[in-house]
Amino acid sequence: MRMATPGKLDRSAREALGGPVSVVETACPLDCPDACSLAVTVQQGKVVTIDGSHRNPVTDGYICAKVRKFGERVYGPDRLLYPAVRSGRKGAGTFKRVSWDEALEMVASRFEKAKAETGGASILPYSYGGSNGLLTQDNIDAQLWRRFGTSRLARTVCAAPTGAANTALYGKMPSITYQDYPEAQLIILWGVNPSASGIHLVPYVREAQKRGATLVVIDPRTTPLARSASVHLAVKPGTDVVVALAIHRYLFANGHADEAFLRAHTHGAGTLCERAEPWTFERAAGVAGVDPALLERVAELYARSTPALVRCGWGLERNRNGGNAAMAVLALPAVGGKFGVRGGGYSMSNSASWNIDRTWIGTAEPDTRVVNMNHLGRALTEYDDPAVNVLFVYNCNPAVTVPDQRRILHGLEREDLFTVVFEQVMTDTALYADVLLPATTFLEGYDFAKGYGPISLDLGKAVIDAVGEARSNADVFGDLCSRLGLLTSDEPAGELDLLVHVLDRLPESIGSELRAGGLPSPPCGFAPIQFVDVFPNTPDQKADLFPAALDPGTPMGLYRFQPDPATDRYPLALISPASERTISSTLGELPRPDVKLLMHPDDARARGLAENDLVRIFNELGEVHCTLTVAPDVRPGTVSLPKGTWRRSTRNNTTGTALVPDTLTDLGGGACFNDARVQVGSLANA
Ligand SMILES: Nc1nc2c(c(=O)[nH]1)N[C@H]1C(S)=C(S)[C@@H](COP(=O)(O)OP(=O)(O)OC[C@H]3O[C@@H](n4cnc5c(=O)[nH]c(N)nc54)[C@H](O)[C@@H]3O)O[C@H]1N2
Ligand SMILES: Nc1nc2c(c(=O)[nH]1)N[C@H]1C(S)=C(S)[C@@H](COP(=O)(O)OP(=O)(O)OC[C@H]3O[C@@H](n4cnc5c(=O)[nH]c(N)nc54)[C@H](O)[C@@H]3O)O[C@H]1N2
Ligand code: SF4
Ligand SMILES: [Mo]
Repeated sequence: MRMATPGKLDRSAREALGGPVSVVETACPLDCPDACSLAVTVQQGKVVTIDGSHRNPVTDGYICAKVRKFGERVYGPDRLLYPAVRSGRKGAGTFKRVSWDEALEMVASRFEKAKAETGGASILPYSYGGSNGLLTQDNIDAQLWRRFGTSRLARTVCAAPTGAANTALYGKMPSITYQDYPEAQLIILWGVNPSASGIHLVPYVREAQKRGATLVVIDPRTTPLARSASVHLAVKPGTDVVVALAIHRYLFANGHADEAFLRAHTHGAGTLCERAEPWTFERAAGVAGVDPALLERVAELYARSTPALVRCGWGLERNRNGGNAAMAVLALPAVGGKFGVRGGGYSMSNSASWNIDRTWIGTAEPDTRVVNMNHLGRALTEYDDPAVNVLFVYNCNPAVTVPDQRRILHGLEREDLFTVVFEQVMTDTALYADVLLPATTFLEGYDFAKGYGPISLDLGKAVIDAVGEARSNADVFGDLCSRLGLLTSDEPAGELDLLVHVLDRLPESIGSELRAGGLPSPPCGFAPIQFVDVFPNTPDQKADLFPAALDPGTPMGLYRFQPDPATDRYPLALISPASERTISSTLGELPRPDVKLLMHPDDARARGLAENDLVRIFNELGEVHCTLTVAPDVRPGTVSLPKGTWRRSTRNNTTGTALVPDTLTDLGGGACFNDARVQVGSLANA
């Protein structure tokens, strides 16, 4: 267990040299399920080290290597320190420093002009999680967009299909938290890699294994946990729906469906059973490219183990069948009768567990155009009713994180597009700004960090002053709203006012606990048992296993499979899961080893490729040049690049998103990152 330490020097040596050292408690709000409690060592107003604290028991005193290095972002060469306006060609990254007043006047007057000439909908606000906290999004920014009447954004780049499935089946009921994993006898990790994407889950899985639990991993890659699993089903990307349906078929056909539970607590089991009927083990295993006997083993294990837990990750949603895959996986504990015991049921995002409804925004959404964020490239280059003339990007780095990179860059190059980027560092998106606004990091401001693995809510505090002239989202959106006459005098227009405003509007017990520096108790408790402590948030508190309204809205109908998009020219499935190097693209600016494409030895041999070869990954959308690593850690026919890399980390200034089509998932309008189909060849022969 690592403890907070004041850097390489011990505390007294450091104090003797440089004055008093303080250790400040705060929280990590980045887009990661764990929401760690942090102990940050500060000396002379500067961050010295960042470590985990014990305030949050799940953090247990340790954090990931990424956030330990966050100081390198705060003080690094890529940090944005002043507002600036473009002084060269779009994308060249040459800027001239201006004052905040000049920058915001310019933005406000462009907003007014766009509204007068082409209507508010010609302004597109573009954001995703950013620091992911409660204060830094959907507050004063939402007031600005709603009151000014800009286009609306469907935030679909992540969790849209899994969220749609969870909403339809269970109304986003709270799910099994990390702390209860050791209670399970069977754990199925389905399309999730906690060793990178939520490291605090790993010790709980290990503890369960120590207590005798069986681990099953369903993932095209041999993840670290897959290595120690009893069964690893290395499915082809995008085939999970039929794998889950084959398990359903087995449960229904062999007397393992819990008829009493289905009658009492669900609707639609009969139709689900019908849709599962065609999916014999042989047929499903054929489609998924796995051994039918292994699939049968998983079904048998599931039928006879209690408590049985299935964690539905986000890896399985990022394809044309992602919504139905999540539906079929989430329906398993209902059909198998796995709810009602500690450690039994399903585990996925717990972000809805606090029932925070943000009524404090105080303004309803206008009826303006909705732009699906996965269609940014199209919106910038094709939409004409009205065209997007002003783009305001914050909390997001779409030049490298959103599908169809080439089209997005093409759009960002438009001379008649006015782009504002509000950022912490000079990202690949920021390079295209006309006006660049510097943002504070979570160490320089306040925010609420909400855990979506464990159910936790914590208050992040400013541990240092803002670096350079950086300002918080609340301050900047408050300032813009004031310039545009959109706020009344009693509404918060800055960070501290907003903090108090939100604390006052949270339930009393939660607000006061946060003010006191504690971790408030969630309404459902820290570790609720599904169907004992919590029930579906559906009108009749029952699970809807066949939400009929979704059936006609889904391309082939619910629980149906859309075939693989591979062609003879582009036969390989390219996936791009989370890696230890970044959080999405955040921290991708730090120097790291080369980005590598992971390929199975059979595929490398067939192409005459070897370890460390320079390769060209390509399809009709674009190409990426990088080095190759050859290992059996990915199934044949699938190749893998890390998500969230920056353009500078490949040889030709593109990232995996250059190969990703902007097609949408079957439910929720989500991104199909893992439907990229490619060919790979030696760069030497190109
Ligand atoms: N270090 C780090 N942590 C992160 C993030 C990060 O970028 N870096 N990102 C955060 C965010 S925004 C999110 S959404 C979560 C995501 O966290 P995860 O749920 O772990 O999602 P992914 O990393 O996309 O993919 C998980 C696994 O799914 C596998 N996979 C890919 N396609 C399929 C498929 O079709 N079926 C199945 N069964 N498996 C498939 C991948 O090989 C991968 O091992 O992590 C969060 N935590
Ligand atoms: N190839 C591929 N790409 C993917 C995925 C994949 O599986 N494969 N997965 C996707 C997933 S899961 C997600 S969630 C998306 C995330 O994609 P993005 O939303 O683009 O997330 P980040 O890349 O982390 O970019 C967030 C940016 O917000 C900035 N920021 C942070 N805090 C603040 C703040 O307080 N104020 C302001 N103004 N800015 C701030 C950060 O500096 C950072 O540059 O990426 C997706 N991209
Ligand atoms: S990114 Fe995740 S693991 Fe790392 S410090 Fe933040 S919450 Fe903890
Ligand atoms: Mo995500």
